Amino acid sequence: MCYIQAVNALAALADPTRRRIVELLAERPHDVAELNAHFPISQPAVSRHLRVLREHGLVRSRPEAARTGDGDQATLSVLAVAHAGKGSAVRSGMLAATGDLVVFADADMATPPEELPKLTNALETAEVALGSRIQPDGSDMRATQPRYRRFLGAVFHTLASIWVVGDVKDTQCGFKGFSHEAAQDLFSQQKVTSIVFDVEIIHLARRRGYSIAVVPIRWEDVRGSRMRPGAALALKVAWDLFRIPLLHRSVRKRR
Ligand SMILES: Nc1nc2c(ncn2[C@@H]2O[C@H](COP(=O)(O)OP(=O)(O)O)[C@@H](O)[C@H]2O)c(=O)[nH]1
Ligand SMILES: [Mg+2]
Repeated sequence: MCYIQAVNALAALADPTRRRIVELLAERPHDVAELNAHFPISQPAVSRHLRVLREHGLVRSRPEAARTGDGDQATLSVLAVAHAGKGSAVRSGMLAATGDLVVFADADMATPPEELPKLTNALETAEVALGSRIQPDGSDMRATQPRYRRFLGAVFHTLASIWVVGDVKDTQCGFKGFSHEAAQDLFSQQKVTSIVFDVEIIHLARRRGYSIAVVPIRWEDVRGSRMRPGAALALKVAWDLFRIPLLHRSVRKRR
């Protein structure tokens, strides 16, 4: 898939209904009526989503289904993994990816997919490219987040930078890219499955001596965050931050 196709395909998948349709079609082919039963929208609306997915090459109709009726199937891999946190889900995807370059992005498309070439360009010279919501002029795209989220982010960043990652200003941007080798090496050593996994990956990348590019990207807060700030999450985050350097005491630089 070339850049433009990949960018457009990601943009098409920003819609949660379309993502669900692709998931269903990855399980097995469905016709429109079967798909429609899963959604509270009209059948023509489902057909329109299907058309968009077909146009972007994410789904194809099966000509051989002509005899048994209509049927579409997904053309991209959808991994079903046990529900065990964002870190666990991203790890599964990164280790399964076969491309020369491997990128992950938040499903709410808080980073517009058009930003993808910035990461892939950076990966022509660096082995790891970290999307960053902080711009070269110092302005911070996270300003669109609610005030309490910015406060929690600042506390998190202070702890993470002192203890784990050093001078990386935005560890949590959900838009990062890796060479195939770096992705396999880093994600196979990842142990943290919570939202702190980004910090662990950066920690490992530095310890292993990968070249790291920080890539300023556009970003916009998308409401509907599933993060539930509270005592339980704070404890979990603090514990994960604390244990990252201990978990990887014996990690050595690559030769
Ligand atoms: N598979 C999976 N993805 C998750 C999980 N938690 C978060 N995500 C992903 O992480 C992204 C960021 O989460 P979000 O709730 O938007 O958090 P926020 O943007 O930091 O407030 C989402 O778009 C999801 O793609 C999880 O438990 N499992
Ligand atoms: Mg989000």
